[in-house]
Amino acid sequence: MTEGNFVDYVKIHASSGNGGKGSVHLHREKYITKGGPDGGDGGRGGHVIVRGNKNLWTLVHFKFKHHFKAGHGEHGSKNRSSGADGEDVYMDVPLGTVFKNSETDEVLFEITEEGEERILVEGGMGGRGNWHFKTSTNQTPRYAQPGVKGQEVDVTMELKLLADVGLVGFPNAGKSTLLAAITSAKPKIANYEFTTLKPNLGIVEYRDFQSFVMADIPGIIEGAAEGKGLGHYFLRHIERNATLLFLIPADSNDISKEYEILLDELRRYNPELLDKERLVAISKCDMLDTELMDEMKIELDKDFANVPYMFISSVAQFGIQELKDKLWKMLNS
Ligand SMILES: Nc1nc2c(ncn2[C@@H]2O[C@H](COP(=O)(O)OP(=O)(O)OP(=O)(O)O)[C@@H](O)[C@H]2O)c(=O)[nH]1
Ligand SMILES: [Mg+2]
Repeated sequence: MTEGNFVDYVKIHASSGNGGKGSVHLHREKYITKGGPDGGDGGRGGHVIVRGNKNLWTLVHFKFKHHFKAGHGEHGSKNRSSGADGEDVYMDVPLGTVFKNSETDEVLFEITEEGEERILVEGGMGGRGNWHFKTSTNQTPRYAQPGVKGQEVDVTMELKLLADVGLVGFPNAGKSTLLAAITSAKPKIANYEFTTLKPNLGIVEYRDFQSFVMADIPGIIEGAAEGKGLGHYFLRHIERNATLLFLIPADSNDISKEYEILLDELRRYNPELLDKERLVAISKCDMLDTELMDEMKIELDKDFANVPYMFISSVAQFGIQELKDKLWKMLNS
């Protein structure tokens, strides 16, 4: 996925089809004088239906198509024949898409499973034909129901990525480099802050053809929860991740402090984020020699008594297999 085509917020307009009219018809046939009412029912108007598709990762396909209109039901006709239902229209969306009414901001529903279907706007019911209205006192009703009109709605769609592992770290911590090292994703990497402007996802191939999904989001800085930097806009993408992988570079001035700041930002954004399993990776450790690493371990063992930590280097491929093993265990425990 390249930077440009990741879209996680779109507005669309959807309208369902009108129900067809019920028919007013009296049966006529040679030699039968009073055939009675035989007007059929109108067909149902088409629905606009939303469907979860696990192969989609962005809402980019709605950028250029944002009007969805289902077909109208056909009118009923003689011989009690019902009109055909209007054609339903399907919208495929990635798992983790939240639907909101654009006017009221009310959450309508969210799609989280493959193949899950929800009706976004319901088609109008078809009207009943006149043969339904025949009574003992009115043998030839000249009345049938009109179809119910379709509805229109303005909808906002927001994507919350459903990755298994979410990367959390300051800008320049090496998040994208790690994603590039363990998945076939090709995120932009550079030695400046906020290189990543939009989330990237990658599939981590694990032993025996198994895999899990990792999300790289823009760096989080102090104050992110209040809207500083880009992080706050993307923090919602780690709300769904099962596990959070904190990345803190080995050359950080104060590794524990950096970790606390990150935790604090998550807490302020949504305290539930702290309920997730966490793992801390000290990145870029190719810059350390073993002596220095041993010294750091003494301190880190104290500071990270309650959360597992490990040393990695994406560049030197150090600790990468152990990292994958550890994540896999956490995800499957
Ligand atoms: N020596 C060394 N440098 C690394 C390693 N991983 C990343 N870097 C360097 O660190 C810098 C930042 O890397 P990125 O992967 O872009 O960092 P990021 O966390 O994605 O940064 P933002 O997208 O800005 O949040 C780049 O110059 C990388 O080459 C590593 O394992 N060792
Ligand atoms: Mg990046």
